[in-house]
Amino acid sequence: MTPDLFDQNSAVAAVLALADGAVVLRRFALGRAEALVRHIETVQSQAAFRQMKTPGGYTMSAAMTNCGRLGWVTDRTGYRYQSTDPQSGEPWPAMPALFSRLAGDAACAAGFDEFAPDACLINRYRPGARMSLHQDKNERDFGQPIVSVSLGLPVVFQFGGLRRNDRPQRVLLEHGDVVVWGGPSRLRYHGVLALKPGQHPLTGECRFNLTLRRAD
Ligand code: MD6
Ligand code: FE
Repeated sequence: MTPDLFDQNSAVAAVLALADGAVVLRRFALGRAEALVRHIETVQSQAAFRQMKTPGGYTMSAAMTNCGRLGWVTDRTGYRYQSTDPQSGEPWPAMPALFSRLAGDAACAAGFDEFAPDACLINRYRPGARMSLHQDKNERDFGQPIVSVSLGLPVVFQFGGLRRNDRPQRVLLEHGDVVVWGGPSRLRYHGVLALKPGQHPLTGECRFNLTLRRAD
């Protein structure tokens, strides 16, 4: 499929191919960024950001919440998706239509048709917070891509190979950038380096990342 690079909401300033099945759509979400941040604030008023514990007993440095039918969680018993917020016992807030539309548009621009996410993990990074190299593999169907939206302060993204020891590429992800990956890249290792202090007009001292997935 030919990527549709200029739909009404999202002119792509540039497309960076990271690997087969993985692209950065620079600034793809810029026109929708203010609305995205407003929705993040609504979600966090219903399901607060919290620093989760890994099965190994570490506290994650990024704070997380979710929206959508399923949410990704971790605690001492493992990583999983579940339909309720373990902190409140309530269902996660609904996924805003804007999130699913943006994810579908970005996936389509990257050549993946008909992506319909059922889970959106929202990460909040403050200075010093990072995400070590990992694979996203708690989803049922690795045939579905992942769409990742960066908002606020920039961060260095590490994009590795299929083995933990493959040396990662480094790419700066800035406000409005969208990464889409799937196909042969779906299980590549990736992470982000520690956030550097700064001020962003829309998000203040932090970076948000939305990771939209088809979990079930
Ligand atoms: C982040 N992102 O950008 C961390 N995972 O804050 C991820 O872990 C990630 O960006 C799967 C797909 C895209 C991602
Ligand atoms: Fe990930």
